[in-house]
Amino acid sequence: MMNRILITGAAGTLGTMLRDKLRGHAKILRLSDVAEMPPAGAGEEVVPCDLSDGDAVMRLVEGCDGIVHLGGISVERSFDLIEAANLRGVYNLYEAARAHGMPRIVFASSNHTIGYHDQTTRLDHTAPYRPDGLYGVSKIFGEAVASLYHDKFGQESALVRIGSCTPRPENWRMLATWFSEDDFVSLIDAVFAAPRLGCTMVWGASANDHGWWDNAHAAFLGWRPKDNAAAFAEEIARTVPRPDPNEAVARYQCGVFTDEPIHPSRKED
Ligand code: NAI
Ligand code: 15L
Repeated sequence: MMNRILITGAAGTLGTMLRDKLRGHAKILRLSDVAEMPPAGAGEEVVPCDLSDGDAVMRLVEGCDGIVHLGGISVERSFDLIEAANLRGVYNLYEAARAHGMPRIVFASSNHTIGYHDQTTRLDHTAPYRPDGLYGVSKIFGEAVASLYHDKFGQESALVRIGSCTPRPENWRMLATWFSEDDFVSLIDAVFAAPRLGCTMVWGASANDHGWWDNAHAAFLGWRPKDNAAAFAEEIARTVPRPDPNEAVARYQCGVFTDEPIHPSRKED
């Protein structure tokens, strides 16, 4: 069993879910966020940290043999906010990992790296980036840092372009983008157990009949998602009005993110 897994962004939606579901997957879960977190339970350490503080991140990573990096701005916001958490924060994390034995990193990237692709397009790992906002651009920066540290130093990472990780699919778009919580957990386990990881992009989606993304290149990890949003298709058809095909939500892979403005300053967040 792994000794200590660090989860950044542990106070957030996915961090809270993984705090629960990864219990027992390592002797210790080190939980970190800039926001308040419930106190440590058995097998947990709670370590508050602002990812934009390089010295603090250096201390945070010491002694960890795996990292699930969720911390950061998770939607479209001003460049000021994104810069601190998603650019400097990722750089700080990779520098700290380099200094502390290069624990494997599961980097929570996003479908918003490719969000402007049309929903009629099927993508594999060679698809060009088409970010739909500064948030998407920041995730591309994170993927690029991971690639650099792999080529230069041998740091291994899984770049998980998460679609929509929710307890159940909630709308028509999620019939393609849904990533079940259990499939995310099994992916993290596979990433930490694989004999070789390299720097591998993985589409973070369940085995959805209506999915857009092909993970064939990552089959060597041995991860097989088990859930399928199609099981909820009837319920969605019954309860959620079908969007007009010309609306962003039905046209682009990122859905409504294309409607977001460029947020000009911190004050407007
Ligand atoms: P969230 O917004 O609920 O959680 C992010 C956490 O990061 C928050 O608790 C926040 O306090 C923390 N954070 C922000 N700035 C920080 C800083 N400077 N230092 C330390 N912590 C900081 O987001 P969620 O939904 O839990 O997503 C987790 C990760 O997965 C994010 O990186 C997000 O971009 C990514 N992701 C999530 C998807 C989803 O379906 N939930 C889809 C695609 C990507
Ligand atoms: C993301 O990257 C966001 O963090 C999450 O809140 C959802 O909006 C998700 O993408 C999505 O596209 O459904």
